[in-house]
Amino acid sequence: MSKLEQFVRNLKDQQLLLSIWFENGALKLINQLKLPHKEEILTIQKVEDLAEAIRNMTIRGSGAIGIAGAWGMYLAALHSGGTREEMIRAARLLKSTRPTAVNLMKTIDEIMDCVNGFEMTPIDRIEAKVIEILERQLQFEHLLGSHGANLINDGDTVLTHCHSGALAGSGYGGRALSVIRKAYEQGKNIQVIACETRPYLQGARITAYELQKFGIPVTLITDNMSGYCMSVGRVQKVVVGSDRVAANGDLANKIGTYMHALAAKEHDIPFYTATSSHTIDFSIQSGADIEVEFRGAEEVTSLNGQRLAPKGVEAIYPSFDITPNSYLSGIITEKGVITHPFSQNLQQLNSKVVQ
Ligand code: RI2
Repeated sequence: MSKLEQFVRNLKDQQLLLSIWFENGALKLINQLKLPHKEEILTIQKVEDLAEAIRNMTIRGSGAIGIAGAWGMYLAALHSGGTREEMIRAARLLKSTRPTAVNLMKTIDEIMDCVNGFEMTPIDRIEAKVIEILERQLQFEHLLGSHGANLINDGDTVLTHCHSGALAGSGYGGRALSVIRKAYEQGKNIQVIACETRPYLQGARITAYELQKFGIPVTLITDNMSGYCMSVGRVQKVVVGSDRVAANGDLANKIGTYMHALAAKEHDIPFYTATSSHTIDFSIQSGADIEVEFRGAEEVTSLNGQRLAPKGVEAIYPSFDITPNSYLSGIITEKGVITHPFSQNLQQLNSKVVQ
């Protein structure tokens, strides 16, 4: 058994909810499009098929697609003997799948940094890098979860949007759900309101599924109910993930996040993003520089393949929106919780070493 397969076996022993792993010479993926009704495991042999799985949301969530990027590069090296040409081709292909989540770009760049200078990179060099990335992500989930849990009080109801959980990350609780899971494990009596997240319904299908598995009480609402729930005192905190955070703290997250942030501000409810330092993109100054992915309009005109709107009606589907930093109470990271002024404090975080 290779070092990598041994590593994956150890991960599985930790009772994690993995979205992607390596077994018997191939990648295994939970098909997130089929959850919660079917726990289907797909086998992927080729980097092209992995790229398609990222593009079509079979695997999704910014942390998870970052991990998938690293695995994809490993797969490319395994089949090509690590030739430079193939590594460059795989990196381009994988990066072209989804434009907003920065973790995908960063993990691929990390692998490219470790192959630079080699015409044929030894596979164990890439294997060691993949292990380093996976270990780091998992450690971050525990750390950011603990920092974030300190913000949650006994008796709180936490509203979350989309799915920022184990299957969107490295298996413990991703970002937002790591905060919730740690608070729950600390013995706090908490509840979660999960927004369904039209049109892909990640909240209804996956957040609700995971919270049920963890035994954490969850109530599902449609996205347009958050203002009501806040106005009647049913929400004490909002915690969401993020696909990219700009140097000034503006964040891109699932479409609808901005709307919840506006309502939270109106009702004086603390609004946090749970993320990691790897999701902060210091190369962009503000949210205006973040590319927002647009997906097929048929996801809006239809539901589960069934047409809702009259034929010929135009629709748009921006997959993310930008929440300006002024709506944020804090950015929860593995190094601690960052508060205003974000530009300054995020720069300081950049040089801080994880404790
Ligand atoms: P973490 C998702 O996007 C949502 O934006 C969600 O909040 C985020 O990724 C979860 O990822 P999609 O991939 O912030 O479902 O937890 O389009 O890494």
